[in-house]
Amino acid sequence: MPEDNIEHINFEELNQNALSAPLVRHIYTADPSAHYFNGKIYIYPSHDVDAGEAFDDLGSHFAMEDYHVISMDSIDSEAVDNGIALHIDDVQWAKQQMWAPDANEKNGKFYLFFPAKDYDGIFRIGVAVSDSPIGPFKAQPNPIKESFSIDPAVFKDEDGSYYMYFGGLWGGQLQRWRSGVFNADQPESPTAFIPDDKDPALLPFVAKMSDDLLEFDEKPKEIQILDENGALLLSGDNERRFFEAAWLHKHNGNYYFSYSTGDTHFICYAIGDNPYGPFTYKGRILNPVVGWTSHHSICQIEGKTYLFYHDSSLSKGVTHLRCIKKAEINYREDGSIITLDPYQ
Ligand code: FUB
Repeated sequence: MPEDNIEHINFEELNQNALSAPLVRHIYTADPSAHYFNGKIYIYPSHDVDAGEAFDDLGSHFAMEDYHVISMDSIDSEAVDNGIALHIDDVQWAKQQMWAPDANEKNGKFYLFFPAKDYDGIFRIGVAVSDSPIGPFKAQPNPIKESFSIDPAVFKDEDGSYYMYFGGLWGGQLQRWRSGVFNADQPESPTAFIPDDKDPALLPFVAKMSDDLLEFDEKPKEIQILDENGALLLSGDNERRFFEAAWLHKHNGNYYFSYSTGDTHFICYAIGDNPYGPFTYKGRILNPVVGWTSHHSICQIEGKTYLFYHDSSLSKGVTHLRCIKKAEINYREDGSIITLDPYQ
């Protein structure tokens, strides 16, 4: 239900039929990365603001400046805003656009991973550290070496290894890195350097993290997403190919790589048998929400699995003013996920 349709939406009716309600209403929030640390739920969202930037296909209107951590004692309890956890003024290397973050915990320390544009206008991924899951976080002076693009998601595997998944098309700049260096040509074009429809789609990246979680431990590798015949998804396969919002979770020993298809607005998933893939496309987790973007995380809490996602219902359809939500997801016996409709 992307924004070309919003003038036809009756928001009262839509909210009544919505799968779930906004978790917080006093600020706009998006891109919720949820984790269960020490028996409590912590959500690391983007903090949407209206900075007066005009809408464009590069996402200039997503001009966020800080992060707030939202916590919940249990899945049905009140969501609490713990205030500013990190502000862009306190990140030496970052100039603008604090987009979708993630966090993780290691040895009692908490790490916030976040993308932002540096002073050359290039998206990089930074790390900030705290003794508390709600911050305040102290940013490293420089972004992660060899980091690029957006939407970091850091998965901890059962053997104690941590992996960062990342990448995003158009304003997320992934297509500008095809040769390994940033291509600054045609700066106003979101689609320059996207492969032709019949060629394989651009792929997201994964890198194992160093022991201190502050750097990559290896050069980032592409993640293959295959169709049912073992071929790479094609660039023109907009309803299935990767666009942004990577996430990785495990279910019954399998690795589920999930992501947004961007301009077709689905949250999809693909399954593999190790953290690097390849992953085989399996289906949709969430149908389109109100608003252009769709972004999610998946978190296991006391034996159940929850999808954290967002839509633009709270702002009555304003693309860059979103609200975070949650809903339970269920698997079939064969491991496939039952697709959720955000509005019944
Ligand atoms: O919130 C800014 C961007 O919008 C995120 O990085 C994308 O995933 C999309 O949700």
